[in-house]
Amino acid sequence: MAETNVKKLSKNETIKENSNFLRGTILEGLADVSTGALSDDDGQLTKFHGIYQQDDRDVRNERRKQKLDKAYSFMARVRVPGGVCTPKQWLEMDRLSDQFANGTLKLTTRQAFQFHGIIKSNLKRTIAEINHACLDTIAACGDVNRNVMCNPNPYQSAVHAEVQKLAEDINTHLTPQTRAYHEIWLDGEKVETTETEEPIYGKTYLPRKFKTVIAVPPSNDVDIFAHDLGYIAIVEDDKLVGYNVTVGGGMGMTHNNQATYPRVAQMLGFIKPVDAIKIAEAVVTTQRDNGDRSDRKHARLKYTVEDMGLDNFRAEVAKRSGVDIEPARDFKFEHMGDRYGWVKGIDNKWHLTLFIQNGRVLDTPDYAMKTALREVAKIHTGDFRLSANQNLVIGAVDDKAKPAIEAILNEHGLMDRLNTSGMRLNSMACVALPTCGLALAESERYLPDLITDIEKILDEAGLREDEIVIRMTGCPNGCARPFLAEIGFVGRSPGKYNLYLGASFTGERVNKLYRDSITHQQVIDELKPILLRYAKERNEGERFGDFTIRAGYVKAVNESKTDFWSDN
Ligand code: SRM
Ligand code: SF4
Repeated sequence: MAETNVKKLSKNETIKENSNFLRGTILEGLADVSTGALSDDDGQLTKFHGIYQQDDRDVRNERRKQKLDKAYSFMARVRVPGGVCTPKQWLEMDRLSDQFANGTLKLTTRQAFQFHGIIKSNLKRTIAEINHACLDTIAACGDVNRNVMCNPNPYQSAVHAEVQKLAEDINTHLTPQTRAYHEIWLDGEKVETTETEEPIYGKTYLPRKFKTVIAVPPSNDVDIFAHDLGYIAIVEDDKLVGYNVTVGGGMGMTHNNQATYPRVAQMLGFIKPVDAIKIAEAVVTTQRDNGDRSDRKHARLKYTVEDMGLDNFRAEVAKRSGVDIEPARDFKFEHMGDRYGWVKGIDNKWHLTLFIQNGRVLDTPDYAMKTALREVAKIHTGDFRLSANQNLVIGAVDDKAKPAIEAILNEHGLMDRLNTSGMRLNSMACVALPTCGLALAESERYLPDLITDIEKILDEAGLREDEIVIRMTGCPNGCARPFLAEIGFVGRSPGKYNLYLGASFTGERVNKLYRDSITHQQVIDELKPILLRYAKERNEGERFGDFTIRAGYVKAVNESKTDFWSDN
């Protein structure tokens, strides 16, 4: 680590250092009416406040030709720890999306809401109104611990309450303490800043983003191994006895840069529930002090764990936390993704998981999904739970209330949407174009049509009901966790995608490149023979990802670092 300390710090480190605990000149920038944008440095700082500056890429070229400025607007990401919110909060998010954003609500792959298309003059009011709804955007992005994810787990209600509480507690414990957010967005009183303003993070926060997640086996619906820090609930005799802690997962990589790679998290060991927060803080500070601050492509915890070695990392976390980390206990994941439809919990309440394609809640002429969910929220007395797969659970419904909710959903076609292929129900796409500045290709606007064409093959093969996990992102940052999909697509350039195969159905193994930079028709031509063969030759219960390895299409990635890039 000493070596990394003498390297030149990345530009973001200087921006953070000079920002006066994330204030920068954001207030001045918001007041400047001569432009719809903020300065570049402030654009980096607003991320810590959950806000990204973007521009409409659909009109970028045209505006450039007309010598016009980019069509700037902002995306705001609302933290929802464990994805749980009230019907009243849902109604507020719905209203704000119409009043200040582009009329749609995006349910993200990390159980948050996103608003797109907020113009600068509306930004402050939007953030303030989100806070009035008792939600916030602080630390939804930036080099800090983000929204803590938790299995929405509708059926094991007692355990869910405990793990949900841990998600909220970690969220609170690791939220930045700076008053900047309140001063800028909520007109809070200005206070003298001191070094102790950030007791955990310090002046320069973390080297990179940091993500925490909790899973309750047998469901790995949160993709626990894709995150920096994970807690796998160990339940014995229906009681939560502790957690297996995982560290060093992450998806992002850069095409053709073998120093970068997606990585599944490794097992740190078992801890008691009472030690969970101490461990979170120790992992965060170990990353704070050892992560690479010179190269942002090498700054995530996954590289720190890789560079220190798991044993050294564990020893350091044990020393800092004072926790006795025991050997990991047995557990078994059976699937990733969500289980759809109604299920009754042990609390005797009903929970309904709905399919929200790619998490985009909107009304179209033939499908009034947003209206339907608004009508449900008006009468619902339970909760809404955002899943880690961009879907929605209408939680804690009484026997008596169930028929009215189901009638609304039936009337607007939401229940019908569950009658689609197993592949579509297991699909996810990131936002990509037109708002994401990093997209190399379409994703959310394209995957549904691609699946429609693949469904013709599924019908021919008799695989329509089979659950096959398929995911797409517009670039290799991996926002829809495509490297954990049995069929993964990653944008290369407009209309061209890398095709990855061979991940496991339980989220414990990443996939491997099968074809580089192929078009829509080539995707269909490549997948057809494999799917037809799978239908005929699979072993009893064999999953598609496992089959593609057994049949020799790709090799298994056992050790994500080296095997992902090599021909192992
Ligand atoms: Fe992401 C950056 C969208 C989950 C890895 N991600 C972005 C930005 C903010 C683009 C940017 O930096 O300018 C995207 C905004 C697009 C837009 O217009 O909304 C963006 N990421 C998303 C969301 C909305 C995708 C979605 O369709 O749901 C997800 C929001 C989650 C949330 O609520 O916080 C989202 N991003 C993820 C995930 C999945 C996860 O965490 O489970 C990953 C992979 C896991 C990981 O972190 O390793 C992910 N996003 C990235 C990266 C690559 C990080 C890396 O280590 O290399 C970037 C780029 C970066 O950080 O430099 C990125
Ligand atoms: Fe944008 Fe790439 Fe993330 Fe998709 S994966 S939202 S294209 S950064």
